[in-house]
This record gives sequence, C-alpha cells and structure tokens, in this order.
Amino acid sequence: MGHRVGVYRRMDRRDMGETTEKKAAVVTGVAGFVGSHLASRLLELGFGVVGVDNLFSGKLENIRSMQGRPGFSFYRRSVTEPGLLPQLKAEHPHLNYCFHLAAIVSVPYSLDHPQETMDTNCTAVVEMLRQAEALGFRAFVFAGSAAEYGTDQRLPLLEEYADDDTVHLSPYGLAKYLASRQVGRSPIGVSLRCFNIYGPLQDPSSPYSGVISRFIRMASRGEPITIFGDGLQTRDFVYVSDVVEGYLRVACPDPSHPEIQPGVYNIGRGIGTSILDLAALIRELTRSSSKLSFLEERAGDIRHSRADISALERATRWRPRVDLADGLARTIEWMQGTRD
Ligand code: UD2
Repeated sequence: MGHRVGVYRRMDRRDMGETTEKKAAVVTGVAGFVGSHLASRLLELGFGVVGVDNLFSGKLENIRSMQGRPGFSFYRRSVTEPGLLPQLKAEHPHLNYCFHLAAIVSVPYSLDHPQETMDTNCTAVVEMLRQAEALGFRAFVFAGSAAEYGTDQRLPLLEEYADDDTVHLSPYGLAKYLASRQVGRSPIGVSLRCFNIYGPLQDPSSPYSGVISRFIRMASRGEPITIFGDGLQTRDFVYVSDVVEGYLRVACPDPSHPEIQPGVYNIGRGIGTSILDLAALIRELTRSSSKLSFLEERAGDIRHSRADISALERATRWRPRVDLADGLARTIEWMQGTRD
C-alpha cells in the first residue's frame, strides 16, 4: 500500500520558474486523492508543504510516504476553524501559496447536509481566501468542480456558462460555484473547475467513488460491472497528473508567463467518453470477462459533461498529456499491484 507509480514526467525545477525565493505551500485536503498527489509533486519541486486535513474523507495512508520527509508537516485540522491560515503562517513564515482542496466531496452527502456543505465548501473557502490576501500570499488556488454548471447541456462547457442563473442540482454544486466566483475575482485567486479526475490513490470502495476506480475493481474481480441507466451518458475524464500540473501552472507559471492569471478555468481533457465505452475499454485492458449489469439511473445524474479547456491552455500553455487508455493502464497497474 502507498507504493507510487511513475505518474509524473521528470521536470526540471526551472520548468516551474523557480527563483531563489523560498517557496512553501499550504495544501488543504492533503490526505485526499488529488491533494496527496499535489503535495508529493510540490515536495519533489522543492516546495515546503504544510498539509491540512481533518480526515473526514482523506486517508492517512495517502500521505504516509511524505510523513517524516524534510519540508513536510501535517496538521489534522478542519478548514472551518477560524484563523487557521494565520496560525499556520506564524509557525511557517515562508508560506506563500495556498492550494485549497479540502471539501465535502460527495454530492449525495451534500444533499443530506446542505448547511455543513455550504460552511465547508463555500464560507470557509472565502474566509481562507481573505486570510491569504491579508497575509500577502502569492496565489490561492481552489478546486472548483464541473458541478458548478448544474444542468447546463451546452457542450463543450465554457467557463462563462456558470452564472447566477445556473440551476444547481446540489448544495455541492452551488457552494462550489459561489466559492469559485469569489476566488476568481481575487488578484491572487484561481479556481480550477475539475471534471472527472481519476488515477492511482482514488478509493474504489464507496458507491459514490469515481466510476473508473469502481469499474477497474469490478473487472479485476470478475464481478458484474454496474451501469447506472443506459450507459450512454458521457464524462470528461482527466488523469490526476494532468490536474496536478494544471494546479502548478496556474500558481507558479513558467518564465514566459511570470504572472499568475487570476480567474476561473476548466480542467478536463475536452473529450467526452460514454460509460459504456469506458466499461468496454476497462474490460479489454484488464482482460476481464465481467458482464455488464444495467441498473436504475442514478438520481441527479447529469447526462453529458465535457469541458472547453482552451482558456487554461491560452493562459498557461497547459495541455493534458495522458490519454484515457494510458491513464487507465497506469491506474489498473496501481490498483492491481496494491489492492487485490
Ligand atoms: C463527478 C464528481 C463529483 C461531482 C460531479 C459533478 C467524481 C468521482 N465525482 O460526479 O464529485 O463533482 O462530477 O457533476 O469525479 N456510474 C455507473 N456505474 C458505477 C458508477 C458510476 O454507471 O458503478 C456512472 C454514473 O451514473 C455517472 C458516471 O458513471 O453517470 C460518472 O460517475 P462518477 O460518480 O464517477 O462521477 P459524476 O460525474 O457523477
């Protein structure tokens, strides 16, 4: 458990426009799927990392390989605690970046706990942004979501489509939208609206886990692959290392883009894949003979989702590098090596 595959291309520190200034970042949600990948990459690039997680959905095993490494410290704290960022800054004066990924991550949970979701996914974000501005941070990067587009079916989804008229399907979507809007208006703020992220460390064990981790587990075990609805719904799947690279690019642009570009950007691959095609690909890659089992469509499921990613490409020259077959192969290798 905790073994890492080589998901990142070797990158010279100069790629990140490194200067002699010491860099240190707060990563909230550090024990989560994406947060732990991001923290590990930041450490590789020479950043100090102060990781924060209340372990509500994050797992200590995701950060075990970083604990004890020079430059990494972990705080089991909630981002809803008042004054958290000033306290961390007092203990780590070099802190100058904040990557805010901590969130209530389950859409169904948000429907049952709307107030807690608004507190965590919106109010706490705006408060932390305000603190980062006051403390002179260089960048505050927030994990937005495709859920901010609600029921909008104008594909590909452009950033401007999410506005005050958008009909959100959940407190999760609404809270992320409001927080993103606020972050995108700050001179140090960038919100990355993440589409369907997948890769190693994604937990396959709950019914609301990402479809890719679930399908790989079912296919590897020869269990029926559960398709909710007709399977013709589509999603924009993006591999975790591409998302991590996007976070880094918006916060620490390369020498030809020295300034951060505040605003709200989609991050996906810009390609829609149907759930049926995904299941076929995973069966093939795992050489599985699992059957497909068609179940009731999931309540609140969006039919199609696909990002327009040109704004992020223009602002930072970021490009997704890992295609679906390659990303699936890497995820399968990790899951089969450590889980089953
Ligand atoms: C994603 C995010 C969620 C939120 C939402 C916003 C993930 C894991 N979740 O939810 O946090 O941002 O987007 O819209 O990225 N499916 C099956 N069989 C299964 C599991 C899933 O058919 O066993 C279908 C499911 O009905 C859906 C699609 O696969 O149509 C993707 O499901 P998901 O849970 O991976 O992600 P999604 O898009 O609902």
